Amino acid sequence: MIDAIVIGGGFAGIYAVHSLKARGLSAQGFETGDDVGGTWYWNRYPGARCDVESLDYQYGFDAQVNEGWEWSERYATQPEILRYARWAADKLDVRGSFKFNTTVVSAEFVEDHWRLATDAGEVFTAGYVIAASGSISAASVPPFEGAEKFQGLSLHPGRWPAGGVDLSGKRVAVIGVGSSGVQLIPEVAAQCAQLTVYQRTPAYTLPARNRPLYEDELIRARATAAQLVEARKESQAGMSSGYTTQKLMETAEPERTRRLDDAWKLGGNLFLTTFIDATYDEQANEELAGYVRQRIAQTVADPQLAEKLTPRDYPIGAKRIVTDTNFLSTFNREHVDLVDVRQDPIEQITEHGIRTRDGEREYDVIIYATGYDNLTGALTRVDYRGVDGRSLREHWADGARTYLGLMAAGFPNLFMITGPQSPSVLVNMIAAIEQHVDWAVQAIADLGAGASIEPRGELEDEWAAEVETALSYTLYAKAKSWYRGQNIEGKPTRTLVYAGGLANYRQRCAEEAAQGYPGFIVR
Ligand code: N01
Repeated sequence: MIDAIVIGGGFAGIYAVHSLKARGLSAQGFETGDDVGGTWYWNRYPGARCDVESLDYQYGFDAQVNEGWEWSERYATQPEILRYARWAADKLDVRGSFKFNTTVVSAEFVEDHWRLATDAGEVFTAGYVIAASGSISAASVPPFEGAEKFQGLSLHPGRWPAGGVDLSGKRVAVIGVGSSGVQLIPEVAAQCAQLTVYQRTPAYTLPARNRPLYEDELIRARATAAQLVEARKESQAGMSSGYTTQKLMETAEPERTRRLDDAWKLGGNLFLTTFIDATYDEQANEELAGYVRQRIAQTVADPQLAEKLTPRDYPIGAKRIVTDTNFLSTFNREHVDLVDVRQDPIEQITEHGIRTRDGEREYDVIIYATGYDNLTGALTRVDYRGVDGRSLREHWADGARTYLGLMAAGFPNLFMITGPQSPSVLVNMIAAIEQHVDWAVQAIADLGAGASIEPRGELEDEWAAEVETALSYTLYAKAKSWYRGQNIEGKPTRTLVYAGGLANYRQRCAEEAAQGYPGFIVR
């Protein structure tokens, strides 16, 4: 029997396999794709890049891993991040521990171990399972009537064909203006003959201001690598850069606008934290939102179009903030237009295009940039069965239930990496991944073979209450978003992210381990 099975070959899976092996434990990884990389393997759409700065979006557990690697841009492209994942996997010598092109379809806890079945019909047993299957990996397309009849090409950014798609001369529709849509729209517009964007909720987008990294930045990053990692560990956002404590409501003009202008020029999503109170105070947030609305009006030439692209009914940052390169100015191009589906709803996908209330438009390609079954989808798509055959889907029928976003009651020895109700997507994912993997692998090493660990059932309710309390200090609940499962029809509304900060959370998890796992039943 294998000590631990790791599901997923992204940054979490690579690090989990490495950590297990480093402790002398046997590990077997499974990955649906034909290589490591996870998110960065699948998201090959044009324009895909990270919105966390490269120098923070890399492993921090051992400075040696990054020795010899050099990022070329402030925000790395998908191909560069994929190269880094492959490079790290080779350096850590974990590639041979993965079975690629293999999907785990079911996992059942039998007596004292897990029994997993793959899509190839093979069965594996292991004492522990680490689900490193991603937070934003289960692609989702709403059930548009008639979608199967469309005779052109249908695409999702998270499953973009490996060889790319030639869009030259094509009439293209993009549905959705989240991070994926906003990134790909300018690139698609640059290639195609005609582009129509179907937007439901306008997004607050901030200019990324991507640029090559300067030699002196790279030298400094190398020289201070250890401090950067420490800073990341102490930070609530898992980032090495600092945060201000300055409040917008206490900053008079012209200083207020000067600071916002500076942050806007600097670019990136840290604009949101220019003033700390904009993250929790509605008035401060509205001021910040007003600044962004003005920028939209300055960038989009047609005032009516600018108005359609302007978010007005939710606080900035309450839905995932989007960073962009030339998104708004793309709408100044002659061959690009916008359908506001709140005014003109999509009624049907037809053989030749999309029919809204106002009529039908024909396309060669429809890109569904409609998002993911975030935070729970990758877990519920595997048929996990815990004690007495109870399924995870059943356990979560009214919304995800976990303790610390790490484990669920009745599912012994199943660790979720950046699972629902953990800080996950609210912080630097690589920092969150490392913290979770370290905790899980430490627990596996502490308990050893033949033991079992699962959370006390009552603590799931307590943790859910803490998650709600942490959210109540923010403005996240003021928007309908995937942070609370609201992007998928029929998915119960439940807060799926812990907004209390990574450093606080790290301490909380560390105390559990140091005190001998009092919140868990250990046998
Ligand atoms: O998905 P989304 P995404 N009719 O859910 C619209 C990360 N990421 O793939 O807002 C019409 O954000 C939906 O509209 P609405 C990042 O964390 C990071 O773009 O629900 N429209 C929305 O506009 C991100 O948040 C990076 O009203 C419909 C869009 O589709 C997460 O992944 C890059 C619709 C979905 O947006 C997911 O981003 C890419 C319908 N029936 C992704 N259903 C970077 O690092 C949905 N929509 C930069």
